[in-house]
Amino acid sequence: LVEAGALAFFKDLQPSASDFRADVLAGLRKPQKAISPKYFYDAAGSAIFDRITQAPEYYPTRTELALLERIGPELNTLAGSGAVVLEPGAGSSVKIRQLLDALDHPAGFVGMDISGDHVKAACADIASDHPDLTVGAVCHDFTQTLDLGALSIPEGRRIVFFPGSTIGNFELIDALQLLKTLRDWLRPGDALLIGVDLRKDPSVLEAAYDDAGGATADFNFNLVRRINAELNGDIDPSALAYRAFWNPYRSRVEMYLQALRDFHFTVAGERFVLRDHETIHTENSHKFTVATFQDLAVKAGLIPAHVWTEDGACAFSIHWLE
Ligand code: AVI
Repeated sequence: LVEAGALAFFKDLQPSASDFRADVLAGLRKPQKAISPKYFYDAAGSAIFDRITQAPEYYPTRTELALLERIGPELNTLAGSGAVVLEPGAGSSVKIRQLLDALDHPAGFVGMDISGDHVKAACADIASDHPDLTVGAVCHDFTQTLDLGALSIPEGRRIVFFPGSTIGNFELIDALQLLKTLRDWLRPGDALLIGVDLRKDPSVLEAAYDDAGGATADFNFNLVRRINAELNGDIDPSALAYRAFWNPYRSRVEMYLQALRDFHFTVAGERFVLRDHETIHTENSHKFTVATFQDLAVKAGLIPAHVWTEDGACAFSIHWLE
């Protein structure tokens, strides 16, 4: 007898820990200083991200949820009964719950995340709310390859669920590689269900990535706080301002911390200088059209079988790729 809330399995694939110190130093030595957005998500940063998703200007989360709700019956028809949902980077349990609720008799759910504790807790919650579902959790970095055969994945049609337009945070070449990695999880009849944010009026985009309440700015300043606390840094946050702008040539919102004056700082014993107006690039969020995303999917060896869109000012798309 399996107790309610118990996981059918937990597997720690021990993703190689990324090296915050080496990555930050290498990024600050570049002519265009840059820090990887993956370092946003410590405990404080993840809490700030939750605040971003509540900001009135940040439309993607609520638009995708409403779209998921609208298409639930169609997803149920496509998935059939007995589907097994796999979620790489299982973050927002709100979205996976919405999907599981839309499906008639899903057989299994496997959440995967780079944070083992986080994914274990999130999946155990889902298991207790869905006593008939076989739920597993895996500690894994979805940008690294994965041998699904090594996991006890229940039988059934697999649906790999990748919501949130997280694909947009990767350079296009890396997004293509990630789609190929996820494609390798699919067998004939399986599908990748992925949320992709769409191009829209630049004023809507720039407001979404620089909300008046300051959550997105705080998200960026959290990186400065992390560097100062964990890498013995002395970056003066009052010498920096947060900036977000739409780059039409690369179809993405680019995010930066910009110096308000010349200043020197030290990180892990190494000296750096930022000149007035010089920037540290922190993130990109690519925006697609249905066609540009489907082209990328096809290049990754996936077949665009269905797409649903929200077409208003807050345009967003969800794709079913086989
Ligand atoms: C996680 N990712 C999809 C968010 C986005 O919309 O690109 C990250 C984000 N950065 C600032 N606001 C939201």
